Amino acid sequence: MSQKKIVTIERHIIEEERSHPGASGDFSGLLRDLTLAFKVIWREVSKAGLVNILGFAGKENVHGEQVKKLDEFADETIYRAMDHGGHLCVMASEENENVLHIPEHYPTGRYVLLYDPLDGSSNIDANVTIGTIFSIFRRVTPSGKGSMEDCLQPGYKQVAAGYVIYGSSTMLVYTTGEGVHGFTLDPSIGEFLLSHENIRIPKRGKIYSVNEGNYRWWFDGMKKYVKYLQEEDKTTGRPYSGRYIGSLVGDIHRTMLYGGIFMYPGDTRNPEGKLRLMYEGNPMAFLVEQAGGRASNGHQRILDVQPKLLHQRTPLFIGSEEDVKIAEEFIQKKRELQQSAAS
Ligand code: AHM
Ligand code: MG
Repeated sequence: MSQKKIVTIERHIIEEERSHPGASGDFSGLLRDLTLAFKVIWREVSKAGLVNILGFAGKENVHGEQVKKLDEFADETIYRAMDHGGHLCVMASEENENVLHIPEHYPTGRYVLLYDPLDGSSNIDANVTIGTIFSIFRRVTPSGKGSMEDCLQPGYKQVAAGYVIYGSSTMLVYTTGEGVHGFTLDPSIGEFLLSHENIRIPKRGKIYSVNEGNYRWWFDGMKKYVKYLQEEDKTTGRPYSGRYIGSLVGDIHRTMLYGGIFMYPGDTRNPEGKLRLMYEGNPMAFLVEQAGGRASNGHQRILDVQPKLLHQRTPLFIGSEEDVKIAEEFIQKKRELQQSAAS
């Protein structure tokens, strides 16, 4: 019998928790509730094109009522799956300006959840990969209702992070600080099964991923770095190939598996870039570092950034360790193009 073990995500989480003496099971309960929310979101995402014909599950629209947008649906689904379990003291979502409190009549718990319910949702109509991203912290306030203070923690304090990618198959990729593991949803049984154990990012890749339409607004270091990637140099495998989905989860997932670099830099129009530190930068940085990669804002490790605002943006350079290091050197102007290549 040489076949692999069949392990559901729930079993995996319980086993991980068992390896920590004194663990209460609280955390595995939290992840179990989250997984349920992801399955509900997947069910709707997988028939996105049918919404105008059939309506959402449980929501009539045959009589012409307004159909809820998928990102709003995903946002509410996560909140409703997580508000009553007693694991969380507060939540925050990319879709909501303020923190989301636990209703008074439910107990509060030790953890804090931040999430981007449906990232890359502008891709939905074209049937392109989208995803859900989450980040979990321990609370810092002592008890009762959680607050903004619980949410505004630097990324290195995350206890777990992950994403769900709704792609050609649906996968949940997560870390609790002990490596990165991927689970593929078997729709016929409704379970996420361990398919990618201990994902490791290659030290160096051959792919760069960035929205090059923004070239004219890029700072000089960024322009030079991309030119460098396009130069020919057999020893470093250049020129790199360009790949850009425009859906962070898809672009990061590919980077995790194949290596290379994903970038959303700051530029003259938006010096802080586009992506959000709390919902996109931090969870992706935790995952990528756990897989042996690197994540930076060009000047500082993403996970060390002390957030000031819930919806703060950050430039992002993330992926294979060596690629991100070279990108940082260009951004910090410690490295220039070779004379011959610059011309
Ligand atoms: P969203 O949160 O509004 O969906 O925006 C985030 C998305 C990311 O998934 C993706 O990496 C980026 O925006 C793409 O932006 P652009 O279209 O500017 O290249
Ligand atoms: Mg987003």
